[in-house]
This record gives sequence, C-alpha cells and structure tokens, in this order.
Amino acid sequence: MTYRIAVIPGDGIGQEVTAEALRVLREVAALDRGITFEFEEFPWGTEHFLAAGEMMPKDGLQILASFDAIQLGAVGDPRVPDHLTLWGLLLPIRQGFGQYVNLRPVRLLPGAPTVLAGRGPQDIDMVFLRENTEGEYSGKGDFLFSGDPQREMALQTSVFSRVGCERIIRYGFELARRTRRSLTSVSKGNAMNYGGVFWDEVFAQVAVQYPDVRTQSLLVDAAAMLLVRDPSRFEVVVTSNLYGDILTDLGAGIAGGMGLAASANIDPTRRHPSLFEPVHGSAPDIAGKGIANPMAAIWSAALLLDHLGHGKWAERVVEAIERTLSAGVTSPDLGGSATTEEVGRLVARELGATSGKRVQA
Ligand code: GGG
Repeated sequence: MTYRIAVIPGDGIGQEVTAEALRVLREVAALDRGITFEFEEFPWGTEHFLAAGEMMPKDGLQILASFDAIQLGAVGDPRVPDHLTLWGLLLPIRQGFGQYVNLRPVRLLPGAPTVLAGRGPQDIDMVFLRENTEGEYSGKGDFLFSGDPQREMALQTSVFSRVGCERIIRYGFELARRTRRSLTSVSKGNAMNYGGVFWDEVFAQVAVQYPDVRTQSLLVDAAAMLLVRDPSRFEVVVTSNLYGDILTDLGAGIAGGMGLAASANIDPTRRHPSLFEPVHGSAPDIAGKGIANPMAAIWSAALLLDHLGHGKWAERVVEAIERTLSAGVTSPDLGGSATTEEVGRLVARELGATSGKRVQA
C-alpha cells in the first residue's frame, strides 16, 4: 500500500524533529514490503507568512485534502504573535478537517525519567482525548471599546454544542470499552455554569449507554492535583479543548517531559486526513542547534502508523524509543548529550534490530 503523507515541518525545531520522524517512517517502509510512503513537504509557517502574508495558501486545506495523513512539526516564531500563527495554520486544519479527537498518550515509557518520587511506568499510563474543534478554542469573541481605558474589554466565547460534546465523549466511551479501561470526564461544572453544566449533562446521558464502563467525573482543578498525587487513577480521560491542552502539558511533566509528548488530531469519519504532531512548540531558544528531542515527533509518527492500520508497527516504533531511552541515548532535555539526529538514527536502528528480517506487519 502506498500512502501519501503531507509534511509540514513548520517553525523552529519543527524542522529538525520532523526529519527524524520521517527517517523512522522510511525505515518502517524499508522493513515492510507492504508499506510505501510518498512524502510531499509544504514550507508553510512563519517564513511563508513573512514572504506571502499568510501562514498557508488560501487553498491549503484543498491541497491537503487528497493526502492520507499529515505529519506536522511545530508552529510559532518570536517574529509573529503566536495567535496569528496558531489561527493561520494549525487550528484551521483541525477545525476545517473535523479532527475532533486530539488523542494524547500520557505514558511513562520504561527508561524515561519522572519527577514523581516512587512512581514508575505502571503508575502513569493514560490516554487523553481532548475535544479539538470548539469549546474554549471556538475563536469567537470581540474587542469592545478599544482605546477607552474605562470601558475596553475582550470577550472570548466558549462553544459547547451537543454534537461537539457528544461525539468526543462517545469516542471516549468506545475507547474505554474496547480497551477495558475506565473513563474520566474532566470539566468545571460548578463555575462554568453553562458550558461546564452542559458537558456534564451530556456525559451522564451518554454514560447510560455504556453501563460496562467505569466512570468518574472530576473538576479540572481536582484533576490537576490528582494527576500529580495519584496518576494511576487515570486511564482514558475525556475533556474540553483548553483543559485538555493544559492537563496534557502537566501529563508531559510527569511522563518524561515535552520531548516525549505525542499527539494525533483525528477525524474519526476518515473523510479528511488526520494530522500527527508532537505536543511541544517550536522552542526558538534551541532551534537550529540540533539538540531537540525528536522522540515526541517519532511517537506521533507511530500514531500515524496506527491510524493507517499498522498498529503492530506503531508498537514497534514505541518499543524502539523505549530501547533508545534504556540505552541512555538521550538529548539534553533528558540529561544526555545526543543530538537530534543521533537519537533519530538509533530509534531507526533499534526498529530494524527488533523487527528482524523484512516483514509484512
Ligand atoms: N507541535 C505543534 C505546535 O507547535 N503546537 C504548539 C501549540 O501551541 N499548540 C496549541 C494547541 O495544541 O492547542
């Protein structure tokens, strides 16, 4: 099978880490006669914006629509306000392609460090499902009375639609049922007296159809505290756009850091390509130095493989990351001195080492 993959390395370290994700995908193709990748790279992001006045062309989504998947690096550059970058590139793709599931594993891999004393991989193993198209990221709002210091204000509207809440919550129940794990809903139904209350109502309504799935509902503040104090109580977690963004950074904090935080932006209907990216940003302070950790980008490529139906290869890529960690070959964020390329090369080599001869996964 030949897969056409659109590649958007983006800004800063996005360039460097994406190169290593592609190296690993090429290695998968070299080891499996049944898989071929055709990569097409798009130089969209800040440089494109500075040259052309837009982060991607107006017909960017049309261009991407014909691909099987998208591999993205990072967005953001100190020369341009971050909200212009995000709303010029990443968020239009998520929303325009109905990628309503932002799946983020929070899993402490063997060999990765954690800041939590006495905790190990058996304690930190969860999947976050962040609603990815509306909520606090609806993009709706206004600036009123600009320039009038007595009255000026900004409005930022959250949108919680029935369709939007129900589909991500149902996705959570289906995943929890399939994997025989519990489902935690995180919201803020006490203070957010419209959107939060509505989310909780929809969660309770959908739960009735899944009596076999154990559930808990937490306020986001309590969830933040419990993630640190008792991470093993979280298995599958479903939450809103902003809470998911914040809690998964906290999750990265307890599971090896941002260099190990991967994500998939999934359109479960498969009408549009899904997008795979490390959770981290463009890290301008270390961009171009060749020391960024490519493991999150490589893990996101594993999620791409899984989405394309190659779950076995996805597992092997994650195992290759684990072995690279256990061998102590890590970038400076994890205390090592390996370069981005050295880490990527070793993950690719480990993949070949465990896969044996050429295989059909
Ligand atoms: N790896 C993609 C990237 O650069 N993300 C940075 C970011 O700020 N993303 C916002 C979000 O996921 O909501």
